Amino acid sequence: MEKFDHQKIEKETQKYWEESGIYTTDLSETKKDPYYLLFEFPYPSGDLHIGHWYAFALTDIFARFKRMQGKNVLFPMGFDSFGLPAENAAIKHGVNPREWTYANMDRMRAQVKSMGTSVDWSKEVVSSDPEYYRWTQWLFSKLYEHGLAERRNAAVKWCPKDQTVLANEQVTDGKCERCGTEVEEKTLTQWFFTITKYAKRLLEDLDALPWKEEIKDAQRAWIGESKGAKLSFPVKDTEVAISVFTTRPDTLFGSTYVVLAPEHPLVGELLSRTKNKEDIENYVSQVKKKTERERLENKEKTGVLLEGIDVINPATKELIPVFIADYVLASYGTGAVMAVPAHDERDYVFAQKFSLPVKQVLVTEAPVPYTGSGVLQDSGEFSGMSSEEAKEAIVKFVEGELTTNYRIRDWLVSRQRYWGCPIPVVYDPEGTPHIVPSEHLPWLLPEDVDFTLSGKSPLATSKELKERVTTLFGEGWTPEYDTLDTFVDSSWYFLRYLDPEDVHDFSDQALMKKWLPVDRYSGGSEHTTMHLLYARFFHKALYDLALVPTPEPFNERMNRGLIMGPDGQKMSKSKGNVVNPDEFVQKFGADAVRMYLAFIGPYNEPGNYPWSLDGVVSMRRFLDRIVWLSGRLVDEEPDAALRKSLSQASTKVATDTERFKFNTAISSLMVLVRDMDGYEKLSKAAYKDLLLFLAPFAPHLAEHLWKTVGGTSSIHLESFPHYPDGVEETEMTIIVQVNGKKRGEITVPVDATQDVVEKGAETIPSLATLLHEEQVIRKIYVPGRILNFVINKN
Ligand code: ANZ
Repeated sequence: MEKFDHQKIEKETQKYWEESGIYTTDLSETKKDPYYLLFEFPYPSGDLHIGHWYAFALTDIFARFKRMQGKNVLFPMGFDSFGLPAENAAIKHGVNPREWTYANMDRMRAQVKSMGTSVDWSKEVVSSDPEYYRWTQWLFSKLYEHGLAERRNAAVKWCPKDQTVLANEQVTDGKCERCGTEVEEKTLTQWFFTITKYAKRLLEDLDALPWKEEIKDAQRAWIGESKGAKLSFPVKDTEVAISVFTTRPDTLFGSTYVVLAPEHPLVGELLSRTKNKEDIENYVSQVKKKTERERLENKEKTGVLLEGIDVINPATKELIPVFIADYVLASYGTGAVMAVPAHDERDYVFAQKFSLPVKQVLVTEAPVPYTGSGVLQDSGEFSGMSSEEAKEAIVKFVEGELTTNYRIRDWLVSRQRYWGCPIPVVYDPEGTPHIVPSEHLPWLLPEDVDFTLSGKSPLATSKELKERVTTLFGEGWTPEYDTLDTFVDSSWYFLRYLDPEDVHDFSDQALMKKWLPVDRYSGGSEHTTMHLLYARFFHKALYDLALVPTPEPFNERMNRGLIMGPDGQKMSKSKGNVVNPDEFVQKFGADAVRMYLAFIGPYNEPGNYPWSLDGVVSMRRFLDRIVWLSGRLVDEEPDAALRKSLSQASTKVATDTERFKFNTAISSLMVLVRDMDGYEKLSKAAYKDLLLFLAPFAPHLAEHLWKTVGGTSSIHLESFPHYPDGVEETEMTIIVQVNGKKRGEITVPVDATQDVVEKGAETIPSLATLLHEEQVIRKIYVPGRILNFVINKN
């Protein structure tokens, strides 16, 4: 009787996989269809936690499944190995960030192998390797040459005590999160990628992507398209005018004051004409301590009147006052708004506080502020017009300009950090930037740096870097001291997987043609906006430079959920609810852990799933049951009933696995095993099919048992069992929809024609009435699956 010694089996099978090289993908092979399955390369934080298992081992199920379906699967892995934690470890414990990072990667590689993943390690990419970042630098230079990388001033939050730049997340209530010191704002010259130039295309090209609407909507919201107009409010007795961006030019006659962002350049210009200079300056310096998020969230509206300044409402010609207030952001639109308190919530609250007039210009019974559209009143010749008509007419009347604004900002890629890709730029004695010529790439990260926060970027403390620049470029030349945001590293790593050792190019053109776009990209929902949007932008930029063959990098994108602690809370060291997978792998085996994670919930939908020990135990029992069945095998073909179970399992496992519904795929395996339990003598052929179904989920055990039933090579090179004609199914179930919504199901003979299916559908009671009253425009029949009635919705 076969015993399930998981430790022994895992050791043997993993060794066999490694030695046989069965997971190495021949990228040039032409007989099979290529399938590029990507998962987000991890940051090498050290130990693998259960979340990593969820990310890698479950995607691995799909990689194995696709191989069994006859695809030539590329399933690579690498490390996103630049980043702050390594530098923090250096500051805190005095360890070398490189050594710390590379030791972590060694540990993680071993752990990833322990999961039984079928990763092709020959394609590995490590973003902190000079051979990799040399090409990050080269791509940066391409973007620079084409005006997509620019240098400008930008405000950063600065902690005067820690002498460091803070990320927005590190500022709370205007104070440094680490030491509580009041944060200051500092202006630094920094590098940007002009992603805003691509805003429109990033938005429009989303439509054709086969992503879930919720993922697309998150990107749409992030890009934030807003159609409106720029209108000009002349400042009385001056030559200047305040330009505002508004989405509601139809309400212009109701604008009773104007608000500037405190950082607006006109504030400085107008300051000498004001009567309350000191108040204004005080307010401006207060605001600098707040982060943008705090400003947007601010509960209480604050602001200061610019005493002595009036502007002219271009429609009414009336003089109205000007305020500065922090609810207006400098970086959006024109940094100035025309306030219409009767029809805008924030303006209304502000007007109440400062006792400003509220002038209603839309006909409505609703209480103030009424923010909808309607028919204009009190708006001169435009009274009586609808909002929609009036918008354009009023813009024309005051000689404004229709514009589209995007909320997305240019991508600030400079980091005042050490452990990142050095920006390949040097400055001549006049301070003009020059790209480091490609013969000097990789532009190496210096080793002789001081991490103790000295107020400047650590690279500025390197003697070697300074000397390097002097030697190569001349006296008076200086290096760029900032490094690149790690999101730049992760914007192209999937291109490098295709040709990780190429020293002449960042990737291979022919292979990119064959393998791009990535077929399916599996990742965390937290990367829906930043990483996914940055990578799309980067790829489009490279596409425009004819460096990549496709306008989009990824075809399908699937977001997964989160594994929570056993208490249902997010896992964290401080809560003491972190699950260490190694312990469970030791005890129950990697396959049981994989299967449990796969069973915990639908992988194709982000959700929060609490880890449960009982769940792992019962998965182990299920696997034990399969081992136990191997003691009953006979050399016989399955009977009709068993053939039917096998056929059903085959269909269900295949369709569910295809859609990342691993949980229900496993349920159907359970049904099959239960059916097999009923046989005292079990057909070996049937059992072999069970093992083939199981192989993607429990790769070690399936491999092992395969050998015991006479398999000569790896089970993972076999095909997924198909039952083309199946066991004669006599009936089929058709889903009936109206306008795409499920309204019922009918069962019809398998050979039923569309006519017969339609007749059947009309017998569904709720449908019968609907179909009579409504006018059916079209009927769409997906044979054997769905009948959809498209009806007129009046
Ligand atoms: C007058 C007005 C009247 C507005 C009204 C709204 C309703 P979205 O849709 O997000 O683009 N706005 C413009 N620039 C701003 C800035 N820099 N900071 C804060 N608010 C700003 O929003 C555009 C609207 O937000 C603009 O339309 C402007 O207020 C405000 F009944 O102009 B509106």
